[in-house]
Amino acid sequence: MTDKIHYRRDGDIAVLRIANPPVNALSQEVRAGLAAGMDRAEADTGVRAVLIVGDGRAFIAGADIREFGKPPQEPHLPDLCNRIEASPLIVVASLHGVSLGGGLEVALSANYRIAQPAARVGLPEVHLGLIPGAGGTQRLPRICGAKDAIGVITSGRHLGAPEALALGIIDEITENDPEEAGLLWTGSLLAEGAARRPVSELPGPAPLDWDAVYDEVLKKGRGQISPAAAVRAVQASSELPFIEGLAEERRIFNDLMQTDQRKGMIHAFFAERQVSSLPELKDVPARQVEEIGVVGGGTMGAGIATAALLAGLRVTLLETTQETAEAAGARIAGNVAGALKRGKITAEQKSRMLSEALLCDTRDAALSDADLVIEAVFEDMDIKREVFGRLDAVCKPGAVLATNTSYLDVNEIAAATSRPSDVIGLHFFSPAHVMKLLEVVVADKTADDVTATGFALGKRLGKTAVRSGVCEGFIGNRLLNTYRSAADHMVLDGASPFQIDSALQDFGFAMGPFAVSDLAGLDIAWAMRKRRAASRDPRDRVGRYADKLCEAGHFGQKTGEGFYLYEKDRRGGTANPRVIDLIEAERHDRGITPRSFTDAEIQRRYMAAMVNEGAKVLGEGIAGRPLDVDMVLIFGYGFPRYRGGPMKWADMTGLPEVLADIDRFAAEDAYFWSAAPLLRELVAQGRTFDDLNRDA
Ligand code: 3H9
Repeated sequence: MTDKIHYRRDGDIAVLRIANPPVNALSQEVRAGLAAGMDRAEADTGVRAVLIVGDGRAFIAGADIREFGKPPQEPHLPDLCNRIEASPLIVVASLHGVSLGGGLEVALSANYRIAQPAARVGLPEVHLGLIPGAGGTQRLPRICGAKDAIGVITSGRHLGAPEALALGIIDEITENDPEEAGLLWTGSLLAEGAARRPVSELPGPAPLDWDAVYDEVLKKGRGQISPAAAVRAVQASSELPFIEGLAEERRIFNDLMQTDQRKGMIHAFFAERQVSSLPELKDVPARQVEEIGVVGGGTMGAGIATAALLAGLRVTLLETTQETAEAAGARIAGNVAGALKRGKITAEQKSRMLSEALLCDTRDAALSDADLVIEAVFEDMDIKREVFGRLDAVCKPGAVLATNTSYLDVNEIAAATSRPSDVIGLHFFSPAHVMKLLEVVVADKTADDVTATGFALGKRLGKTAVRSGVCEGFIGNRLLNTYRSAADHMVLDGASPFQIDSALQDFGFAMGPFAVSDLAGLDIAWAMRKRRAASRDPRDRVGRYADKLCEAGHFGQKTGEGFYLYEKDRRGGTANPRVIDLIEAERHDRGITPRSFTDAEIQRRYMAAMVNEGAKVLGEGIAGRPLDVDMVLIFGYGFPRYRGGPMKWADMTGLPEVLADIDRFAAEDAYFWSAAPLLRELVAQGRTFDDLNRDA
């Protein structure tokens, strides 16, 4: 026994209580303790049943992810599960909180399972680039059939107790303390003379059209392999005896354990939890925030107001006229109605939010009680400075004044007030009530407790908040500008936007950059290109073909034409032939002889540009840690999570290889492809971005 497992007798029932905070992960000590607990119960005269319960907030959250990648230590989890199942005693698991991955697999090795009403179960291993590896792919299909098991395993989703009951994963839902309820239930099983019921002895599930299911899951995974691999493991449960199926599951699990996808996803798992905890803010209390002001009720302002309402905050939205205030109110009401439709809130919550928690007003004085105000007006420095001057005049002392600018200098905005230490950037992504990323932009004079307030607000709104310093575009848009330019250069040199989009979707991006431009509206980047034209370095190559599209009134999806042609009520667009004509004309004017690009080269150049800019942002201290850059790209820019983020991708590709690519590209365009000093330094020292994460 270890001190992670507490053993006690209650009549003829032995209770094994797992105490491994915070979530009872199945570390070596826990596994050893459970095995020893089973031995002891079986040797304990008079014991007829074993009840397994978890201490604290969960039954078991799964294998201990921190042990992955290290040499495995006995007892291995699959052996422990088999050992539990093989016991001559009746084994019952009483579930509360979450029972995930190996946690559910332990429960499936018991003969009977009960759960509290709020308990959730799931096999989320695919989110770590793995499949269940302790019998989950063999036992679950024997309980609920192959189709439902594949649905549960390939989505990795959490199931509530009622759904788990309907699928036969649990036998009963009970209120009460898990141990008390478990003892009662186990006692009644013993009284009834209930038999042992090992899941492995149930027949395997009926077959499906395995290849068709495999192809469908593979396509849905956009390059992620573990969900499709899980289909093969479930197939084994149908075609092979249990023990052989288990061996097949083990083989697939071990293969996946070696992949970059597993490493990328586990990096993302821990980075997501680390990104918002900044050592320098550890002992800094956030300011109290209950009432939020939002200035500007366009798409962004209304989205921010919606996010705040959904998080239970009071919101005062400031607009310029009665008419625009009403339009903002209608936009917010539409967003909140969407949340109701998606089951995020109840009808009662919706009406309370709109009637009691929201005020749309036109008087600055309406913001005088706000604890934090977020400005979301037109992206223009003069207008922003004017708004901040007014906020300074009307907001109460101690109120946090935030700008949602996506490019402008937050120091300059702060200087429009008499309290720059209260000013911060809170950069939301559209639609702000849906997108998970929040860049917390810390200006030179921002007070620490204002930064802490930005992070606390992010947490309350359910966002992944990342710290950024001040520079044009902060972390995300600065990287975007660079890799978007790399795509533009490839178009000028011979690739088509459609090939680039398709190659990057194959890499795993949710959308290619040209389809993204169409979605965002081509007019935005056009306006920026015009603004920057006067100050642009003559060595900076910028295509003009997109300007030509805009000059003809084509702004992407909203006008039905951009890089793609869009039809009403049809998802996605078709390649626009006019674009090719414009590009060919421009190459001709510039005297460029087009060359062909392979998809692999497109991916390498795009990634090299992203990583290089990421390294510059890090070297300048705009981003504190490589994992901050990774989280910005994953949560705000559709970067495939299974690759861990661009900096993790670079580590796994090899920094010397990435630097060699950049130096090779620099022979064509030394201005654009100047290697980041930090990247050169790391290569010279034989270090990685992960080393920097560890140092931080
Ligand atoms: C598996 O089981 C494989 C098997 O099939 C086969 C094996 C052979 N291990 O998220 P939180 C830590 S794969 C280690 O902030 P929440 C987490 O890092 C596993 N640590 O809280 C954090 O630490 P810190 C399948 C873990 O309430 C703290 O616990 N299971 C693990 O928002 C609190 O976590 C999963 O994939 C773990 N398994 O959410 C479940 N889980 O305080 C992964 C958590 O130092 N976990 N920690 O930052 C989750 O989904 C969420 O953490 C959970 C709690 C829902 C449990």
